[in-house]
Amino acid sequence: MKTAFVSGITGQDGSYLAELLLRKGYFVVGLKRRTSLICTERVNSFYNNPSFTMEYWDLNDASATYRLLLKYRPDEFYNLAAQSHVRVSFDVPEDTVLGIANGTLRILEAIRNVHPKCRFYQASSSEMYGDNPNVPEAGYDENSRLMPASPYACAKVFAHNLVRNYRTSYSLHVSSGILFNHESPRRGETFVTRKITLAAANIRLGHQEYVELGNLDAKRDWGHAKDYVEAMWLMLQQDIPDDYVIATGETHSVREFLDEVWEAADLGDPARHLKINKKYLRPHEVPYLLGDSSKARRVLGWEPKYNFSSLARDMYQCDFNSIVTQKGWK
Ligand code: NAP
Ligand code: F7E
Repeated sequence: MKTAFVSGITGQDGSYLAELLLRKGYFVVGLKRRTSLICTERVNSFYNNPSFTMEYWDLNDASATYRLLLKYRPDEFYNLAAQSHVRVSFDVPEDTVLGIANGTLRILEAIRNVHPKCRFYQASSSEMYGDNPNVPEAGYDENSRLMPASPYACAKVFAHNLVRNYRTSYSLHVSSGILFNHESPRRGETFVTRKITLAAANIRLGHQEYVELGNLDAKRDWGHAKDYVEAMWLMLQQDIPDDYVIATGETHSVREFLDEVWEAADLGDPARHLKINKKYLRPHEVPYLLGDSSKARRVLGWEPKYNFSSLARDMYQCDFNSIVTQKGWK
């Protein structure tokens, strides 16, 4: 039985990845930082699975990384932990950057020193392309120029380069997935897609009047997290470690996402329920992201199952259903 570490287990991707690995017969060790509230909502479905266990761990704690690597000697380590909110990274830059940059360095050093056979996945991000004015027509690929536009993205670039450096210097099996935005009903509630689907469900049920948003013109290549965790796993099954862009190849504005959800909710004109609030604007915006994942499709055989419309509708429907069932509304 293979053993996998998943850091960021309480996050969107950590929970979907753990479910995938458990289905594949892995023993999964979820790495969780200590929080004042238990915050295990996303892992409840498999928390009592005998092939799952949780350990306290933090990106900022090298000793815990060494101790746990020696205790379990995992076959694979998926590093998904991060302060992952781009806007928030302008408010807490040190925390964001130290966690992502030093945290990744700590894990790579620990793997190199005590368990070099462990395969490693790094959660790199399309935010690393930033506000590059020269977007290739087919979208950014693995060789496109990185021009990060936030503390979060700068730290991800550092970690991304470090992974490549450790792969070359020490022949470790370490790979980065450059994942474009991926969403789901488990997406954090302050990311724009989830904010929109939750608001639509609450407005539909008469519990909210409007939604406040920032820049509606930003464009993103949005996929479904369930599809994207498959790609993470595929990367670590390859004989040769490498970096891969994971994206749908379609880009849509925030406004288009809003329109799609409002249509699914049958709410009429979104303008009737919309307020623009400057507090959601960023000091430095990434206006346009489109990914070219042809390498992943060719080498890994990866294909997304969800498209823009099915993603938006799945998220809206789940929010609607969970509000109705949890709170007994309607
Ligand atoms: P998420 O929902 O925000 O989850 C982040 C996870 O990291 C949470 O479990 C969080 O714990 C944990 N964490 C934060 N700081 C930590 C620390 N100091 N020590 C240990 N754990 C810590 O993020 P996600 O959407 O699942 O994304 C997973 C990874 O992929 C992140 O690294 C993100 O930057 C990257 N990424 C995401 C996307 C995307 O579109 N979703 C795209 C590209 C890359 P708490 O629950 O305690 O907060
Ligand atoms: O913003 C605009 C905002 O916060 C998307 C993270 O997972 O994906 C995510 O980062 C766009 C931006 O995601 C609001 O200005 C408008 O242009 O949902 P977001 P993100 O910044 O793209 C990347 C790939 C990651 O790696 C990150 O970890 O939407 N926007 N109005 C808004 N955004 C938010 N959050 N809230 C608004 O009200």
